[in-house]
Amino acid sequence: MLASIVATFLAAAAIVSAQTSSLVASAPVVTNNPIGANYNANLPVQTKNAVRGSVVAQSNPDGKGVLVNVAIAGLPLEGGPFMYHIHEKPVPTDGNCTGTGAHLDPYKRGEVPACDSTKKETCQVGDLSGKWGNITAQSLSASYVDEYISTNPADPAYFGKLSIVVHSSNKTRLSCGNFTTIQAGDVSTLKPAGPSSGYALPTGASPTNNTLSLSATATGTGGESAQNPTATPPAPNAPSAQPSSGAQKVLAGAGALMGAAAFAMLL
Ligand SMILES: [Cu+2]
Repeated sequence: MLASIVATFLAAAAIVSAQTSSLVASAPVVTNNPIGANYNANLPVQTKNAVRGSVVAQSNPDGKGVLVNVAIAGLPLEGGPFMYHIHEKPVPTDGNCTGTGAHLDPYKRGEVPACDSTKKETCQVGDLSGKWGNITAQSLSASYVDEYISTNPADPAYFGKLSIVVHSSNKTRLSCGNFTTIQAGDVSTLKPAGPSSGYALPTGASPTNNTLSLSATATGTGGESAQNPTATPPAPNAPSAQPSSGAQKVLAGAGALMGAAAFAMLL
């Protein structure tokens, strides 16, 4: 028993020493994304170049991972392959992409070594093109489920208040845009967290937990308040009643259609 523990420890130590010291943790698969949560980041029309597009990202229907629809066009003939990432800060009001800081990297993995797309959990969470491929043409239309980003505002991998940045291969920032909420999602679908998750969930035992403020913030309706610590669905006469799951499915479908329509318009 002791020997096997020692062997395991030595093996782990060997792995750590073989990697760069900055690689401290792999990203966990996110399994409790609020059902129906849906975000969109538009790349604005600019005078400095023709890059435009959108990234629509919504909770995967089973809550595991996020369905991402990328539509980017107008990339220059030179300067590729192009990269795009979720950055750690929103675009400031002056529109300067430099203000978005570095990549979303909640587990402090750092940029080196480069992301290995066959081991996506070891990549920076925000390194979408590292995980899913650089852009090697003047446009990209892509859809995938990224299991390491989150639509849950309490998760360290939450991207809903952050930005998308498109780069040329020399890292010049060609365009950037902020994620905004299309649909808030149903936080009552969040599963109880394990003891190490680090955030409160709607158990009803803790009126001070942040789940309801999360709901109110995400929906922007403000109709529900902290008087309702159990996060039960609102009464039928509540003005801000959340849509039924059927309505959410329609909205999720609408999000995908919007992405497709946006891309069709780009071409
Ligand atoms: Cu970037």
